Amino acid sequence: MKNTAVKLKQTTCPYCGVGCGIDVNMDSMTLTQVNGSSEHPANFGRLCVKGSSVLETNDVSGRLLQPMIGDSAASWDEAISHVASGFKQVIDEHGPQAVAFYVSGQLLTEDYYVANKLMKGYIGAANIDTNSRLCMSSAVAGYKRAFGSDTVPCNYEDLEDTDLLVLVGSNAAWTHPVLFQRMERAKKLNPNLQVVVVDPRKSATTELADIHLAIKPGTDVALFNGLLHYIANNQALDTDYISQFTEGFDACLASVEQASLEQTAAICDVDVDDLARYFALFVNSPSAITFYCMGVNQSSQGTDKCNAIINCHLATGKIGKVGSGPFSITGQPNAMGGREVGGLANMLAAHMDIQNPQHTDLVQRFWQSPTISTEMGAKAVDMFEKIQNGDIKAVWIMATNPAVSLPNGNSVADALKNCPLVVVSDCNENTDTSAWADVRLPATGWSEKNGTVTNSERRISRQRGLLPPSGQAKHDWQIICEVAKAMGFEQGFDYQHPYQIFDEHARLSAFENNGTRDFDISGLVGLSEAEYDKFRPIQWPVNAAYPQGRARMFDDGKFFTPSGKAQFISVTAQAPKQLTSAEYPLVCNSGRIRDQWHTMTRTGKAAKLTAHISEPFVAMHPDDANLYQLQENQIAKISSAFGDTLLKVKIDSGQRKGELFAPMHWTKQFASRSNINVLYAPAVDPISGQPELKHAAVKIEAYQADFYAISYSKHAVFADTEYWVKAPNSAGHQLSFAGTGEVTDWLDWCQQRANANGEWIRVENNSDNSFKVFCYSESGLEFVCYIQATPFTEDMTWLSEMYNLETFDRAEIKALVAGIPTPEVAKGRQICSCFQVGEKQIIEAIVDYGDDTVEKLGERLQCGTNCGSCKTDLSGLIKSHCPAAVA
Ligand SMILES: Nc1nc2c(c(=O)[nH]1)N[C@H]1C(S)=C(S)[C@@H](COP(=O)(O)OP(=O)(O)OC[C@H]3O[C@@H](n4cnc5c(=O)[nH]c(N)nc54)[C@H](O)[C@@H]3O)O[C@H]1N2
Ligand SMILES: Nc1nc2c(c(=O)[nH]1)N[C@H]1C(S)=C(S)[C@@H](COP(=O)(O)OP(=O)(O)OC[C@H]3O[C@@H](n4cnc5c(=O)[nH]c(N)nc54)[C@H](O)[C@@H]3O)O[C@H]1N2
Ligand code: SF4
Ligand SMILES: [Mo]
Repeated sequence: MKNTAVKLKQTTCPYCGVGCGIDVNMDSMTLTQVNGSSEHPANFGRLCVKGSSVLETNDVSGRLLQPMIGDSAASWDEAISHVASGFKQVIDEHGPQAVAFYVSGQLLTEDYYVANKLMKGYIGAANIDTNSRLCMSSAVAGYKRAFGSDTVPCNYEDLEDTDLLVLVGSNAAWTHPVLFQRMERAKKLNPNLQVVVVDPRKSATTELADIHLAIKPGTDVALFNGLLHYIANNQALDTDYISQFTEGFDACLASVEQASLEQTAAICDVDVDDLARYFALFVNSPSAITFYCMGVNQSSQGTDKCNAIINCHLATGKIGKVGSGPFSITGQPNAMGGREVGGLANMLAAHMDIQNPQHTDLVQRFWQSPTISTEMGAKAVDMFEKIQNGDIKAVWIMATNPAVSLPNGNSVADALKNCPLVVVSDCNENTDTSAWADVRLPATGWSEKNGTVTNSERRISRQRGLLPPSGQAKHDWQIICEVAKAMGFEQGFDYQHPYQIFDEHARLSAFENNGTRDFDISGLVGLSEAEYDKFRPIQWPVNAAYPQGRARMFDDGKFFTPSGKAQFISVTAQAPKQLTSAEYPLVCNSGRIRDQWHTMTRTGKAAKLTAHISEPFVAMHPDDANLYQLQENQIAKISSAFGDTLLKVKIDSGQRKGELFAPMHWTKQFASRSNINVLYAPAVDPISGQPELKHAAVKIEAYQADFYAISYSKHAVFADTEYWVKAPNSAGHQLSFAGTGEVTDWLDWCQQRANANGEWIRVENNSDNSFKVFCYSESGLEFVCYIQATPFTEDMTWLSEMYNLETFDRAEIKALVAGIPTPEVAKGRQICSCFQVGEKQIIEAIVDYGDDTVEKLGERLQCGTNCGSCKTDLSGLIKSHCPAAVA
């Protein structure tokens, strides 16, 4: 009998840098179920809401399925030769510096390796940079200054085996949820474990904090210089460690002489007692981890922030030991792999240095390449400035969406518009970047692509190709190699399978290494295709000394600097570059929300993921809302010297006064005018080139809408008002919109734009100038739209629940006419995405049934019992509706 059993495959999550292993059940050619891999050391069976929803974002809808030249479909041969001859022509006429690649931490290591090889070894320029520049280039620069190498010292187990966890500029509860859950569990198992969160705003992560230091944005250097001063003045220096393993301490200490506790508290604008408690904890805890992310890196002094943190760990010897170290967490699934292959403009392959002649010579000999770039290329922000001013005339963008994610968005769009040749490789058909593409190349996506990724703890895992490519899509490494060959570089790009590229990458890491370079995976040289397929997660280095990988670096006190000693770096606190002024008096911070990934090209497709937060917003302190006369859900115009955007106001007492927070995710594909990166100046860190994406100077004012509306419908509704935001929804489609001017007939307006047939009903209320329009048929509700003159103050998601009812009859029509939800649809905003549990249901359980723990809520409603991503939201609701539970 034919074996039709479900097959089990193991792969890695395509989203964040935690790098969770995913078990996939396959039935014939269909992926039927995903679970966390129980033996993967990153997650031991857990997945967050994004990982557990990966199948919902993996369908073929929206995919680019064939190469496109302009608006016409092309064959691969045509597209490859178009790209190759376009690049060649620019190089012939203007030299290699006139072309650039802008790539991504979402490429696999094998893709990244060949892109870097083509640019640096064959084209002969180093104009290859990546979205990782916006993400962790300051962390790299900080490590390199201190350790002589880009080496993450710690591993995830350290988060569980520590006495003190300090999260700086990280909202891990939403951005690295599986790690955060490991921290929560560690704290439960060891109530002595203390958690300190350093973040200007209250977030889901601050829920776990024993101390939350809501510092003034950009003052982290002052904070850690203050800590170093405190360490020295409280007899907490590890003088043995300092003298044996480090250099530069005296100068560094002298540089923090003025950084008293009181002065530090004043500069950081935090309570001096809270600060003293944190400093004392750091000094007294036998072990401590400082876990840092974008609040540190995305700053015009991001590199200095990193070194200020590292200085404190070196001064106390809290590094290279279990539960101790400065732990930079990477965002993207393969940001680390990109670092390993040297896919940034200032790096060379295998953690070598582009400005080191021995290294360039070594790499060129290894590659046997016709040339090698010996000078740094343009870093991301400079690269787009060079495109804008015409120095770069051809750019190939792979797996990133710079029209949305780079600062100064309006001029990035101009640059792309003016660039003579823009090639975009993406899985998706329409993105804000591909709108400017001359050539679009369809890339395979997760579940199709095959190769390796490295997570935040240096662990290399396999992403496996489970399905054949969709349509005519090709793997990124294949596309790059085909273009390379068509450019005449036959010799270096003749691979048939990614295992061959991985092998070359491993051999390069070993080549003339002799212990001089941290990145050494000589133990993985020579894997056959079968061995590569079976590859199990392992932490580099993997070599003769560490055949099973190495969990913790620097436990031997040996660093990769010329002297072998770690370096203290004296750093001075400086103000951010985008300073507020009378005209732009507010600071605009930015970041992520729980259920969306970056520019939403994948997570924006799943109704399950858009329900938690379905509209872009700007969070502001209640006093600021008063000052600017803004109310909840009103649309505000936020402007800077660079551009403006429209966002809905969210009043949030967890914001500091004078500071706003807005999510980075919304693009033109989902909203008329809500991309916030038009607000940010192209201000960068002078060492790393990382842009300051957390600190724009802005002003805010009410957008004077004449009408606000929300609609849910089975079919997409055409949107043409000044403000609109769309999202997939369990009803089908959600459209929130607002605008100016008078609409004389809302029924007609809706009928023109909604693709709905059936009985139409219009309800008009003259007293408040509100309208309700809906359409239903035998198969239930088809379309509903509520329009009013003022912002909605009530949760309206009950309207979408009307689509999920078994019956649609008189009672439902009555509810829609009256605008009063029936009890069964009044669930409130979705909090738990896995079990679709709403805010109202949860509040009811807390208030009416006295459920005062997350566990009790889980027992009653199931919320929080699957992926656990909503647990901090649940505890936040318990705190606000059952204050006794906190006492
Ligand atoms: N859900 C979700 N998860 C993701 C991603 C996603 O898009 N969605 N993206 C992934 C990627 S690529 C990345 S890089 C990571 C990012 O992960 P995180 O860095 O955790 O996320 P962010 O929300 O960008 O910013 C973190 C925090 O920095 C704070 N901050 C702002 N300014 C300062 C400051 O001056 N000092 C300090 N100390 N803090 C400050 C912000 O208030 C914010 O809460 O997330 C990864 N995980
Ligand atoms: N204001 C503000 N701006 C920010 C940040 C912030 O905190 N605030 N964070 C910054 C950071 S840390 C990051 S990492 C960036 C992220 O910003 P981007 O990299 O621009 O965002 P993504 O949406 O991840 O873009 C990935 C693109 O690649 C496509 N894609 C996915 N997989 C593949 C593949 O395998 N091959 C190919 N060819 N294409 C693929 C997707 O469809 C998508 O279009 O944003 C940065 N911008
Ligand atoms: S924490 Fe979530 S998004 Fe990150 S790798 Fe794990 S499952 Fe994926
Ligand atoms: Mo990132």
